[in-house]
Amino acid sequence: MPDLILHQYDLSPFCEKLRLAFGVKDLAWRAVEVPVWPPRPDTVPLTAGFRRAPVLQVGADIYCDTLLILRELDRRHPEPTLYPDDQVGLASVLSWWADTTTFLPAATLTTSIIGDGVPAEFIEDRIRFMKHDFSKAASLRDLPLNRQRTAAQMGFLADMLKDGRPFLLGHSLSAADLSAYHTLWFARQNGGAEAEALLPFRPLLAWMDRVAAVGHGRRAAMAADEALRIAREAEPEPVRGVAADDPSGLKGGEWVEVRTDDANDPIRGQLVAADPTELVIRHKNDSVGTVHVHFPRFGYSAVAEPA
Ligand SMILES: N[C@@H](CCC(=O)N[C@@H](CS)C(=O)NCC(=O)O)C(=O)O
Repeated sequence: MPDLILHQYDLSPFCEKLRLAFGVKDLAWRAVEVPVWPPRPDTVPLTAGFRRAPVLQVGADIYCDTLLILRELDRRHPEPTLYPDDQVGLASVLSWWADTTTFLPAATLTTSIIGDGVPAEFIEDRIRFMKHDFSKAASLRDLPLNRQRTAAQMGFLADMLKDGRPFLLGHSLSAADLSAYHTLWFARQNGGAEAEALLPFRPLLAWMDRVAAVGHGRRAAMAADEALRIAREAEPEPVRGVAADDPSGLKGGEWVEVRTDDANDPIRGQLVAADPTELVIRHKNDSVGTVHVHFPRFGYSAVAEPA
């Protein structure tokens, strides 16, 4: 079976979500370290312009966004599932809610504590990329807002858990737990006692401990050039093409731009597959040969490139 290669950095909460997914399934995986801010010359050739972390590589197939990566891990390694009782829809919607509503408030609450230690290059990069200022001064200015926003989200989580269930959807851990956990992990891990004093962690601590206890699976490092070599020497897995009634209205082989809902990544390639779960584009260059880059349908749309 080909290696599961995660292009990731340790500080990243979204990467923590996937490290835990490997733990749930007790998988062996390889970590390729990505710099916390660009340039990322060893990642760019793989992703057709998608800029975020993490990215999962399996041979010459590249999976973008944790929403899709969790689905793909579950497809390849079904047990134990991240979607107990077939709750893919509910777990994915809850994941999206948690990711999008708590990431920035929790991260910025954290930089209001540790912002002095954050490198200027990181701050400048994220201002350019996300139009968001993580400097200590800006984070402190927004602390009253971010504290309330994060606490309100945590209130929903506490409410879901208050009947004594171990996990958000009930008896088993799901993708929703990993998605709701990683931003809070980031705040606690980096903001320490100060973050704990600012946010209502107490009702969530037992649940957070249960999620953390799944661990990170079996991790081993891989050099970035080795991952590029693996992509170059592999063939993308066969795809099922584009259904005639795909909601994009596009056909297999068309050149497309993949637009993301939350950034302006210049993602471009030839559409090779589209189904209710994913969009797949073909991407080629000398470093990686031909790769297939996969995106979730939710949050990503393909449009025909202007001729
Ligand atoms: N929707 C994406 C969000 C990923 C994301 O925002 N990751 C952060 C790191 S935690 C990122 O890519 N930041 C900008 C960067 O590293 O270039 C996912 O679920 O994978």
